[in-house]
Amino acid sequence: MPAKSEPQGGTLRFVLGDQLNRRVSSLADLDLERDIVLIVEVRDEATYVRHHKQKIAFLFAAMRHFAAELEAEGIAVDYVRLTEPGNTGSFTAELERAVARHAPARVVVAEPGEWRVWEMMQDWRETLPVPLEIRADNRFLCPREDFSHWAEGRHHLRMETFYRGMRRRTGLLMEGGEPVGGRWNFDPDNRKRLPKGHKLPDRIGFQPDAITREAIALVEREFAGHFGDLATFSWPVTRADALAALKHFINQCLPTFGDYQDAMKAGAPYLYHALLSPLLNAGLLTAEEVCWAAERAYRDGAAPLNCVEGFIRQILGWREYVRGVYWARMPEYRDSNALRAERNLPWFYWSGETELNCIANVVADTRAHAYAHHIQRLMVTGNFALIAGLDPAQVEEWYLIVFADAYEWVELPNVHGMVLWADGGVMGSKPYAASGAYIDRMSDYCATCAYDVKVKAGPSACPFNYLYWNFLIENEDRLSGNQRMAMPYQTLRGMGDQRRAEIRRDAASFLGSLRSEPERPHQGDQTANAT
Ligand code: FAD
Ligand code: DLZ
Ligand code: SF4
Repeated sequence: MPAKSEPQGGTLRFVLGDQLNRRVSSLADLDLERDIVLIVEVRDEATYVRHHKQKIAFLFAAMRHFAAELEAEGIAVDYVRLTEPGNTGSFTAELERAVARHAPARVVVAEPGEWRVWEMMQDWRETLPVPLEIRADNRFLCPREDFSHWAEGRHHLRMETFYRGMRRRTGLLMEGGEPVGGRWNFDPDNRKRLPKGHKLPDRIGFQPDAITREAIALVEREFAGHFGDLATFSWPVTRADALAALKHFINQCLPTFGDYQDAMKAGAPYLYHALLSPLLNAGLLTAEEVCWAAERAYRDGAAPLNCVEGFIRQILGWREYVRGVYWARMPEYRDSNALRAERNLPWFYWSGETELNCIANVVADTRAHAYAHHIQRLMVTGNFALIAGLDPAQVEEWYLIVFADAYEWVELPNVHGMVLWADGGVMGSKPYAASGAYIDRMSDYCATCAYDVKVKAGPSACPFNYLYWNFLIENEDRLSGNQRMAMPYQTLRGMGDQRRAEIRRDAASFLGSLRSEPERPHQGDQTANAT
C-alpha cells in the first residue's frame, strides 16, 4: 500500500501492531479529510526476541486486514510493508520517515504495551519535529494510573483484592453491591480431572485467506530460523473472525470452562480454553466486550456461575492485574532474582526432546500452535523452571518467544512473579512449586512417561519428585519462615539426613545431565543462536 499524498497539517496517527482496534484512543477524533493512519511492519519488532513464526504471521496478517478495513471506511492509511525498499526496520526511523513524507501538524499514538517501546516514545517527544501526543490505552478496564495509585505503598499486590475492586467498579456479576451467588470465588469447583473418554468440543479453525497466506509465506521466507510451525496456522486475523471465535467459545466451551480449567490431556492442547488471548492482546477483541458476553451467557441461563466467574476472573482479574503490576513496578521489576536461580535453560525447551513426557507434550503443543494453556505454562514448563532453579531472564525470554499472545506486559509478571517467584512475593504469597503428583492428578501425561511418578528416588523416579524437595532444601533460608510454606517444611524437617542426601544426590545427577545446547545441530532451526 503506497503512501498517499494528502493535505498537510493533519494528524499522523501511529497504530502499533498490537493496537488493532477501531476504537483505540489514537483513532478517536480522526478527521477523514486530513488525517493519515500509519502502520509499519518492522524487522526490529519481529527480532528483538525471535518470536514464534505464528506470532509474526498472525500480527502481520491482522495488521494488513486492519489497514484494509480502515481504507474501506475511507481512511487514508500509510502501510509500510516489511520488504518495501527503504524500510529501515525500526519504529523510530519509520515514524521519522513518515513525518517527513506527510508533514503532519502532530503525531498521536496510544500507550504501548511494552516498556522498551514506552522508552522509545519518550525519545520521540524530543526528536520529532512536530508535537507528539501519547494517549492512554483505552482497551483496558483499569487505567495504569488507577492501578499505580492502588499499588502505592504496598509491597504485596494481591490479585484477589484488586479483582473484587474491579467487580465493584464494572458491575460485572454484581447484584446490589454484592457478588452474584454470594461468593467472589468459585475456584474450588473448578479443579476437575478430565474423565476418561470425555468428548471435547470441536474447535473452529480459520482458513487463511489470500492476505493471510501472503503473510505466512513472508514469515516462512524471512524468519525461517525462528521457532515454531506455520502449517498449523488457523488463528482468526480479522475483527469479524475474532467475534466469531468469541461466539464459538461462549456457546460451545464456556458452559464447561470452569470444571476442567486446570486439567491437561496429551494431544488436546485446547480443552475448554478460550483461545482468545492473541486476539485480546492485539486489539481484535476488548476485555470489556468479552467479559460482558460471558456475563450475558450466565444471565441467559446458558452457562453456570462457576464457569462464568472463573472466566471473568481470568480477564477482569488476572489480565488487568498483571498489566497493572508491570506498569507499576517497571523497569526495576525484571531485575530481581529473589531465589538466586542461575541454571541455564535446558535445550529441551526448544526441541521437546526429553523423557519428561509432560514437558515433551507441552513443547510439542507450543511448537505446533504457539499456544499452551495456563496450567501447562504454570505447572509444567513453569514449575520445572522453578524447581530446577532456571535463570529468570532465560525463562522469560523463552516465554516471550514461544506464544502467539506474548507481550512483555503480560508475560513478565506471569513468569517473573507468578511462576518463578523472582520478585520475592510481590505477586504470590508463596512459590507454586509442586511435585509430580500434581501433574499426575491433573493430566494423563504420567501414564505413558518413561519415569514413574509414584517413585520418589533413583533413576526411575519422576524428576519433579526429588526436584521439588531439592528446591525446598536449597531455599530453606529464604522460604522456611513463610507461613504458607510451613507444612512442606515441617515434612522436610521430619526427613532423616539419609533421605535428604538421597534427594540432593538424585537432583544433582539429573540437573548435571541437562544440556543448554543441542547435542547435534538442528537443520533449519537456528533457535540456538536466537538470543
Ligand atoms: P483462557 O484460559 O481461556 O482464559 C481466558 C483469558 O483470560 C485469556 O485469553 C487471557 O486473556 C486471560 N488470562 C488468563 N490467565 C491470565 C494470566 N495469568 N495473565 C493474563 N491474562 C490471563 N497470557 C498472555 O496473554 N500472554 C502471555 O505472554 C502469557 N504468558 C504466561 C506465562 C506463564 C508462565 C503463565 C503461567 C501464564 C501466562 N499467560 C499469558 C496467561 C495465560 O496462560 C494465557 O493468557 C492463556 O493461557 C491464554 O489462553 P486462552 O485465551 O485459551 O485462555
Ligand atoms: C510483535 C510485533 C511484531 C512481530 N511485528 C510488529 C511490526 O512489524 N509492527 C508493529 O507495529 N508491531 C509489531 N509487533 C508488536 C509490537 O512489538 C508491539 O506493539 C510492541 O511490543 C508494543 O507493545
Ligand atoms: Fe512429568 Fe513426572 Fe509425570 Fe513423567 S512422571 S509426565 S516427568 S510428572
